[in-house]
Amino acid sequence: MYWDPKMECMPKEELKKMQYESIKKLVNNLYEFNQFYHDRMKAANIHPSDIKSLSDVSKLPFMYKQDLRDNYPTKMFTVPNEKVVRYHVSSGTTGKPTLVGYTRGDLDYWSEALARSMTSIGMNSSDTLQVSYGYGLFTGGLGAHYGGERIGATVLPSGTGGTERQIELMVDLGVTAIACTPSYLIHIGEVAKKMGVDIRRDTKLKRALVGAEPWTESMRQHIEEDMGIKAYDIYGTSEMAGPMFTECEERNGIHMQSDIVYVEIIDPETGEVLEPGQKGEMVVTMLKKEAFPLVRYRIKDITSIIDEDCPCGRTSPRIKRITGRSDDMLIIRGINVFPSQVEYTLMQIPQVGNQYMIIVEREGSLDKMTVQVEIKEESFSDKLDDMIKLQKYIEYEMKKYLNIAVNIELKNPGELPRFEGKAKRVIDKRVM
Ligand code: DLL
Repeated sequence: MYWDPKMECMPKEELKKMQYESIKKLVNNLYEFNQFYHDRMKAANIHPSDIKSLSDVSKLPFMYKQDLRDNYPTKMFTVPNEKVVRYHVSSGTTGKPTLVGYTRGDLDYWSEALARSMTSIGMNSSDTLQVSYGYGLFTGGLGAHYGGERIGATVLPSGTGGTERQIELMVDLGVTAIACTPSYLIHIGEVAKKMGVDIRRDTKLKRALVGAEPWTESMRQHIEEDMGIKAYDIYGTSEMAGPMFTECEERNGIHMQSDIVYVEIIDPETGEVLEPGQKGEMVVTMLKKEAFPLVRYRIKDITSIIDEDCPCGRTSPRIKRITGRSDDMLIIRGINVFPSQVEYTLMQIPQVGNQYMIIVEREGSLDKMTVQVEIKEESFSDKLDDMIKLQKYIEYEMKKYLNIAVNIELKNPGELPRFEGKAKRVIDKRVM
């Protein structure tokens, strides 16, 4: 089943032509009316008239996350405030978040993208969709919510947490599809077992829309065998809008809908565009964005393009499962955490010295982050109570800032390792 068969199955040549036309118009507009893009293109010695074919897009300069930070909050927006109807915020590396703005049109194509994606995995208006991504500044909850409503499904906006209650509702309301992170889905499975609920026997759950953090084929198998459901990979980033693109029922790559995004894969070192099949860093140009355009934006996710036709009949290019990032972002329980955010937070606390170590591990199915922190000599106390108070205070600040629970282990001055070259402050035991 297709949601928008004309667009989803448009012949490839036509799609490419349409992409070229969209990019040409976009670049002309930005050069003409947007200072940032105008300056960026001038500095790269590129004029919109140089873009004579789709492959000429590679002549355009890259855009980086840092550009969004430098222009925080709204300097990159290309519409007046009256046209902006929504903000989402994603956390940033230096303490400065990234703000994404949406016009009505942006919300519309975002929902449309999700409606196509959900239809492509076999969902329809008879589904009851439990959205267990976080609602709020994170794009996961509201994104999946509006996609579900667009196809006419009944949406249960349960958000994250309160797992037992979520399971009760899943049973009582006959939930057929769930959208959440892979680690949360596994956790839900474990809690259900403890409650004596057998997902296969006691619920109507058939599908899961799983993403927002890297996950593997073996995790998919584990989930599917355990719960008797099908788990589909869903991808997107807040800068692009939020969750948007999924696998189809073939489950061999994520369809990157061609009227919405133009995808390039580059060598992260040289910036050179790679061939389909070659693994590299994804670069996106968004074709429909109104409030907050993105041209050749370096997402940093590592993947490759699958060049073969998909048996489902959809003609958009697919990307392989994201295997990681070309930078150092950690994803803890579906929330992005950069080591530099941890450092930033620690450095606001006067008692903390300048040595710390981040340890990430998986306990059961949940990620656990521990930060070992050296305390300044003068702040150290023999009184256990004082130390516990300080530890709790740092944990509180971390939670406030990073939005996740972090365990703090206080260390004596001089206790943590020193480095002669580059410091290694992150031990990610999940990938060891
Ligand atoms: O995570 C949007 C989203 C919400 C996607 C719900 C899917 C489901 P951000 O918080 O900006 O947006 O984080 C985006 O998360 O660059 C990837 O590194 C990672 N990511 C997202 N989906 C996947 C996935 C949302 N399916 C960053 N596989 C991206 C691997 C993923 N990594």
